[in-house]
Amino acid sequence: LPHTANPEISGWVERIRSGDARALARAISAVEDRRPEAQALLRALFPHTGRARVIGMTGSPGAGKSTLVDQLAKHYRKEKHSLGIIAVDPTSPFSGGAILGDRIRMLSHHGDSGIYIRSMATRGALGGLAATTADAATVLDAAGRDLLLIETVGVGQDEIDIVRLADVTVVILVPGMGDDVQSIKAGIMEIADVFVINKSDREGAERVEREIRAMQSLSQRKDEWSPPIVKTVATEGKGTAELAEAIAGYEHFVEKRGLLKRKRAEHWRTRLLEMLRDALLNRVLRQQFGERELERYAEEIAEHQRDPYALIEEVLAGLENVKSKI
Ligand SMILES: Nc1nc2c(ncn2[C@@H]2O[C@H](COP(=O)(O)OP(=O)(O)OP(=O)(O)O)[C@@H](O)[C@H]2O)c(=O)[nH]1
Ligand SMILES: [Mg+2]
Repeated sequence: LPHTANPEISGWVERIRSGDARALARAISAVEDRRPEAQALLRALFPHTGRARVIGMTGSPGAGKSTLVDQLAKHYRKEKHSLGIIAVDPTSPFSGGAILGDRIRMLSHHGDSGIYIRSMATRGALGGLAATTADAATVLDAAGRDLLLIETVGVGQDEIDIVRLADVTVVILVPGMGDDVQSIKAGIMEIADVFVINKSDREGAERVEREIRAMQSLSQRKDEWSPPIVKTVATEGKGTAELAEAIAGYEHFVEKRGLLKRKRAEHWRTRLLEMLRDALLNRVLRQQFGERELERYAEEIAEHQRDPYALIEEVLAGLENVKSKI
């Protein structure tokens, strides 16, 4: 039977598309927990996706990302957009619970069904936070949310991967706090389509701006886009309209230059590799060994009782056997 013939899945898809918030929440949970039904659901949702604009917002802890997302959300709601907001917490679900509570408290739109807010803190047993976030965005896209805002702390590769999946990436810097441009991870600086200097009510905003400009003068982007710098005071809503304008400016540039197709293809190249890695890893972990064996193998290899290269060959051979049986 084709997946669409599964009445449970198609009913679920219908409810998600009609705006049922509970069906939506259940779908994102299924995706987040990597439950078996998530795969069929995502397949059934995919034909309904591709319309949402995805805006990634990243920056150091406490830079004001949530406050800014909150202001942007207000701005876009006035323009009658329907929003999905995903706040990604890279800390472990065990240590980060309280912090996550703080992170989303900033978002003050309870009761507005035009804004769906979700925080995601759990990663799969072995990484995959970027894939999970992208799948959650797929669900929201299919649900008809035309603007997705993704907030993530710009600390690690996982988080860089998350914003890389966005159509537009906003990098938020702040004056002071030793948060100089030089100390920001190079990877984060390179992915900025728009720079925000938030907390511009504080001293040092000009200096941060000069530093960004100096860095920009050293290298040109392949697409020749020169990322604008927007100063904001998120707590007062200052600069929000300018930020929305800068975001739209980049989207316009991408469209005018005909870069959208390439950008989307690059996105899917990254995402396919991620999906493939996930699927293969899951299959190996399910069919050949679990986490306990992984620990044991690691110990044996560390003590030179086992050859890691031979082990991988065995694993691959096992996979080929599975394939030939199908
Ligand atoms: N002075 C000043 N304070 C701000 C500004 N924007 C945010 N803040 C404050 O900075 C603190 C952190 O703001 P958040 O929006 O939670 O920052 P965040 O980047 O989302 O924080 P994490 O998600 O924990 O990394 C809060 O106390 C805000 O009120 C601003 O423009 N000026
Ligand atoms: Mg936050």
